Amino acid sequence: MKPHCRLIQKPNLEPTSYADYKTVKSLLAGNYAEQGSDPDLGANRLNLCNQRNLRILRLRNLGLPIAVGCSLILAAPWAPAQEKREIKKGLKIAFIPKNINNPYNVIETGGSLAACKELGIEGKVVGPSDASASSQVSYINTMITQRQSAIVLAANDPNALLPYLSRAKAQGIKVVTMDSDTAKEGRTIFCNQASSEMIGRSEVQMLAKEIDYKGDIAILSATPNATNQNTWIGFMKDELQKPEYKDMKLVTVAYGNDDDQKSFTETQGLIEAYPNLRGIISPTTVGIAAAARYLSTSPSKGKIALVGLGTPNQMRQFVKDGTVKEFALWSPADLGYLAACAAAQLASGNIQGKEGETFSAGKLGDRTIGKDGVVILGPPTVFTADNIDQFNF
Ligand code: RAM
Repeated sequence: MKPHCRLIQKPNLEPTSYADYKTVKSLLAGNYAEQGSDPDLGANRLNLCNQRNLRILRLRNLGLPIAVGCSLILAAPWAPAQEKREIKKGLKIAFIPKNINNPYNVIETGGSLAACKELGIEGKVVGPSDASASSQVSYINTMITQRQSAIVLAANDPNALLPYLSRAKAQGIKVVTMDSDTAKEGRTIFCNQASSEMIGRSEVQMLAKEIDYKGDIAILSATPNATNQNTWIGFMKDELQKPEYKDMKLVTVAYGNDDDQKSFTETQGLIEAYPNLRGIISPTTVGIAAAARYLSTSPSKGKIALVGLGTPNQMRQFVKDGTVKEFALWSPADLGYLAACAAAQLASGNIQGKEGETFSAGKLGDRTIGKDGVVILGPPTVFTADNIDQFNF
């Protein structure tokens, strides 16, 4: 039971340098392996830990009222912490990912629906097939008409959705973002997968190591307006300003729009347009998988390094055939689960989304809301040929 209790602590690891990143990476290799071997069992064990802690808490709480007298209990303006965690009956939560046909989003919203089931909430997933903000609008409007208790959104643009989200909020619908944020006035809580700065900087660090800090590099991103990718790219560009990267040159940022075929064609275009290209960073699971597929059968295999963010199941064959050495990702299912818990607690009136508030995120333990309403899931895992077979998502 102990190792699974330990997982509650894991998300506090927030490396900011590559050295820290390596330490965290090795720590995580162990923790995720435990979780990956049987996630359900892990969750149950965590719940058992939580239940035991709750029983201890209840016993402790019992001693206090006896000591201070029954009259004080009746007059007490406060309630024991666990009472504030109850989820309102009859909640309905809608999840709108960036697009519905991306395996990443399927895993993510699968985690959201699992949380809804645990909490007795009616959850549903709706969304467009292309990752554009304009395509998300009609889904937001329909969810308002359906009087959902909360909308959990992965935003395809930081600003374009604001008028629709403020309509939702004006009607008492709670808005939470996950994976890709809006401007902060658009939502109450943003569940971020990891520190954005760490994601951006570590991608550059990973690629630099593979190409010996020399040569032309390109980024193959998702859509041009994606809040998450653009934030990470901002940190990548900042990282590249450091003296150790003086011999590396970012030649362009291409956009595959989180569309498999477009990402494939963009990869081909990059290689043709930049004959001295030595590396590609693709901070999108769709992009990196398509780029790896292109490289795996091209003469550039082994000559152009590819790093980024990918799912182990989509990348396994390209790690095994030597196209890709290292890539990273968090657990998309845990991110979806966390966002569902945050939305449920907001819609139950247990939290308001203020900095410092703590809420129960079920099997992930208690989570505290940080600055600007941001809740962080935890650092990503780095996948290599040595550990990729321990993961199945
Ligand atoms: C794609 C999406 C998603 C991003 C991952 C890494 O699936 O763009 O938003 O978080 O990649």
